[in-house]
Amino acid sequence: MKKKEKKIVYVALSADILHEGHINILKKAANLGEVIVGLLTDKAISSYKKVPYLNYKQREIVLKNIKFVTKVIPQYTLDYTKNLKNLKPNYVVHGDDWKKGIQKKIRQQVIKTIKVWDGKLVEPKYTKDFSSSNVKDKILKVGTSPDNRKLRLKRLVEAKDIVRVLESHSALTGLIIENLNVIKDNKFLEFDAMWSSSLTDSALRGKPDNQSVDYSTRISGLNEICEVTTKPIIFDADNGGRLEHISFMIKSLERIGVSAAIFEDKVGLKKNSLFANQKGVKQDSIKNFCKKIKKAVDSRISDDFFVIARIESLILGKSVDDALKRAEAYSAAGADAILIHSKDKNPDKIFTFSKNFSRSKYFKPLIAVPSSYSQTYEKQLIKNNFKIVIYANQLIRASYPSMLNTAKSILLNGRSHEAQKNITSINEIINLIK
Ligand code: SPV
Ligand code: MG
Repeated sequence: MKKKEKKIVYVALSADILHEGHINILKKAANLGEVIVGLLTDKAISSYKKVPYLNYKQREIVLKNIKFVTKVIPQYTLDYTKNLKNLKPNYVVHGDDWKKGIQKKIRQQVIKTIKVWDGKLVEPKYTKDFSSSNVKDKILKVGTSPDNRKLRLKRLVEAKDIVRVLESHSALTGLIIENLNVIKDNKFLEFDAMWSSSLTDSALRGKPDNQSVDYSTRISGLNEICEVTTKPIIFDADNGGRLEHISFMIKSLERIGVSAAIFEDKVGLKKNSLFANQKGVKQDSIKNFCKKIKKAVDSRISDDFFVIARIESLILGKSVDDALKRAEAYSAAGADAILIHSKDKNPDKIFTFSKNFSRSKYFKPLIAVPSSYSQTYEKQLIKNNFKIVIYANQLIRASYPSMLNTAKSILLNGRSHEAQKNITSINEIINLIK
């Protein structure tokens, strides 16, 4: 007698925090036939929700060892079509929660695709109390350890097309970055990390951006941000100060859970790079700056801490070739990523730089700070090989005119009533912090 062929059952999963709900789905799927799990890659997951805690390999090992699962294959997009067309499964199984929300369109596409070979969609009831997003929200409420936070940047760089970073100069701005997200074109959008800026840390304290605010003061401000957030932090280390002090700074940063420090290749009294007049500002020699990078790399406790070199050649009117020469040397000295800074109104030069640097054997992930070339879209940066975008000062620039206008309005009107319409209500501010 001919052996009856087993049916193929396809289940797409992220399986980051595995719980009873997943087992329920897999068990039901196994009752229908041989279960092939399409495991979403980190990239596929980050297109619609947060980057998973566990990477693809770790999640794959867990799933392969579940008795209901026959095989695990990668699913590279949220869309199932490619895997479904290859496998032509008899069944697709998914919890019924995807009938609404961001996955609704994906579901419709699945139904359309499997109809061609008469495949069936089976949708067990979604186990409400056990969504992994719920579990993650609970973890967020508990907070995070410095080590967990520190490791996150590397995971994001590996998983995302571009890591989106916004300046945070206070715990309150940290909370905005932590909690804000929007859905646009079926995509989940949020800031991935915080930028601890020397400019905005100084402005907040009414001081110029010339290292008048010392590292200890800035790091103690960071502590307050760390208390109420979990996202990674990139620290603006200016030029790192004296070589002999660098290892202490790196250790202090790592201890509180900072993920990266960016060192700029300038020497002497510091001036902010966006100042039109850079007279008197000097760039460091390649040799000397490489020593600093090497010192930082050798001082770190964890390899996951990023030491980033920031090149100021374009700021100081030097050529793209000069920047390229430096990028290769800094990369060879151990820099994990390169920030190519510019205060031009357009990104032409940094794109020429990235095109050439991408061909180099010393290529490392690139960072852009689009403050002056603010018309540039993230998608252009991605196309030009940038991996991290830092919005370096927008939150403090947003708050200043608002505070100034409110103060002015009170003076001009002899009361606060007129200012009310442009400011947060008392109720809102009371409820802002839970
Ligand atoms: C900062 O934000 O402090 C920076 C970036 O270093 S820039 O202001 O462009 O120099
Ligand atoms: Mg700075």
